[in-house]
This record gives sequence, C-alpha cells and structure tokens, in this order.
Amino acid sequence: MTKSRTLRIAMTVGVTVALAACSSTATTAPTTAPVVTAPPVVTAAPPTAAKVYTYADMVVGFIQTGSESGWRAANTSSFQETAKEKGLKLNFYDAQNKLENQITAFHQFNQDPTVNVIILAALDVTGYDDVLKEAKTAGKVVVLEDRRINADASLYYTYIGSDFDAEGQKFAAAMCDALKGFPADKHNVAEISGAVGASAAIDRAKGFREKMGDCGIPDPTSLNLSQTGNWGVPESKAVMEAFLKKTKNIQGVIGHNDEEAIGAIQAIKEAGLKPGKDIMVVGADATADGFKYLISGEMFADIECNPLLAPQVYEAALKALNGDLSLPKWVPSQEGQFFASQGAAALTDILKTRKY
Ligand code: GYE
Repeated sequence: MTKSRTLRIAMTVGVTVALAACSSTATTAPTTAPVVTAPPVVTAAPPTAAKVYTYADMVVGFIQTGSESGWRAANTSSFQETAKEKGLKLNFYDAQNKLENQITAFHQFNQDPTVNVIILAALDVTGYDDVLKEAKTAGKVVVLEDRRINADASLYYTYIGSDFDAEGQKFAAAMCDALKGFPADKHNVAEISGAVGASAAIDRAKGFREKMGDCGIPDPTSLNLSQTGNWGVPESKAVMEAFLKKTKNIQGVIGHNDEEAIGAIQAIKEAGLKPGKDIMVVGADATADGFKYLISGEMFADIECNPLLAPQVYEAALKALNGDLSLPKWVPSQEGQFFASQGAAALTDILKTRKY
C-alpha cells in the first residue's frame, strides 16, 4: 500500500473519529441513564389582563380659549354637560383668550399625576411644542378640539374640529349668491376676520379667497377692507364703521362668526343703509343670535360650525387610554349652512330644534 494511500486512510479515520468524538454523546449510549433533573417548571402567573379604562377612570384637564362668543359658550357647555353625563372628572380651565395662560395650564396638567387626558382648544396655531412634548413624556393622552395647530402630529392623538377652509369656501359661494342682483363691477366685499393667529380665522380667510373669484369678488385685503373683529360685536361694529367712513362702495361683508356679522349689521344700519339690501351680510357659527338675523332677513346666510364636540372628543380620549390609536389625525365635524331665503317660519322651526 503506497505511503500516500496509507496517509489518506489515516486522515479519513482521524476525521471520522473526530466527528464521532464531537457527537459522541449522540452515538455511544451511556451505560446508566444519567439522572436528568428537569428544570423546575415555573408556572408564571397568567399575564395580568391590561386594565380596561372606563369614563370613571378618566380625569381630564380641559384648556378652553375663553368665553368670547355664543359658539364658545355652547362648546364649553358641551364639555361640562357631557362630563357629568359620562361620570368623568373634568378640570376646566378658562384661558381668558391669553396664550400664555393656556401654556401655564397645560404645564400644570402635565405635572398633575391624577390627570390622564388633556384637551386643548388652541388660541393660536403655534406655541405649544414644549408642553406637548412634556405631555408625551408624562404619558398623557392629548386631544385637540375645535382648532388645529401646526405641531408634529405625533405629539397629539387626534384633532376633532371643523374644516374651516371648507367653511371659507361656503362664505364665498353664499356671497356670490347674495350679489347676483348687483352689477358685475359692484362686488366689493369687506371681511371682518376672527382673532389673529387662530386656525379658524386663518383657514376661513384662505377658503374664502380660494372661491371668491368665482363671481369676481376682489380680495378684501387689496381693497383695505379686511380687519380682525376679535370674534366680538363691539370691535366688529367699530371696524365696519371705519370701513364705511372710508368708502360707501361696499356691497357685501363677511363676518368670521355671528358676533362679527351682527356688529357689521349694526354699523350698516347706523350708517343709514339696509343690511340684506344695500349690503349683503354672511356670518358663521349659526348660533341662535345668528338665526335671529337670518329670520329678519338682515343676514343673507349663516355658515354652520358645530360646537357640540364633547361626546366625540371624550370617546376618542377613552379609545386612546385603552390603547386604540385607530382614529385618523383629524376627525372633521359635520355641518351645513342656513339661508334667509329658507323663510322666517322654517328658520324659526329649525331654531327650536337647536341646542345653541
Ligand atoms: O367661530 C367663534 C369662536 O374656533 C370655530 O371661535 C371656533 C370659533 C368660532 O370664538 O365664535
């Protein structure tokens, strides 16, 4: 047998032995079965079922804008009445229309270990990032109601509120309808806008400008006929008085809420003009006060904005407490619009069915 063959055989035997040795426990049955003590069976306690939150467990820190309008009063009532109905604890804070107050309250709710849900009606579209991040770190559920903000969507669960851009487009469509009887070159519309910085005002103004061209309405800003009325009657009346002192060549006015439209109507009448005839007025919110001016014919149209958001908002917060994050980042409110042309009797009947 040649040397190389002997070497090959030796090598084969060596490798075989090595493999066998590696798996010796597998091929050589032990002479006595080793006593294998099975590891102790740990009967883990059944996983504790995750807690299922109910409204009784919900403690809400609600940061309201203030009490600037009939719409706001209805919005506040919705949260207070629904909290009682559902048996949740509501810590209500009125920021008196000051952003700094909202930030302070938000921080305090973040520090309160009993609060598990924070609801914000934002005065402004910016300025909340720090307190939102603090809330996230503190594990609070945050829901935006009424107004959207410009913040990272991961910092809140969802926003429940109106499509204000769509409302602005409804302003324009209603005003185009109202001006049908006016010459094409007599479509000058004044704008009394909501509080500066509020998403409701920003987006209603934007929506109006997207559609005003449909009937040749020039941009109120280009006519120097656009100014905030800060959601209130007195300031809006003064704004309209100033507009009318500047020019009588105004055929329409939009108020971003009913109080602003009513202030404009008061100024129009005191200037000896007839609202609903000389100057067409469109408001928003469709509150009981707005309805009165639809019924009298002094307001041509009122664009509805739903303040009764509490049931939806509390339901969303409870979902989040129970880990259900399936809602979209925005849940738009459902709303319509009303016209003087529906007639006083029909509008009076509708008003009887409304809560605000
Ligand atoms: O139109 C106005 C209130 O954010 C939709 O704020 C709300 C607006 C509403 O002051 O009346």
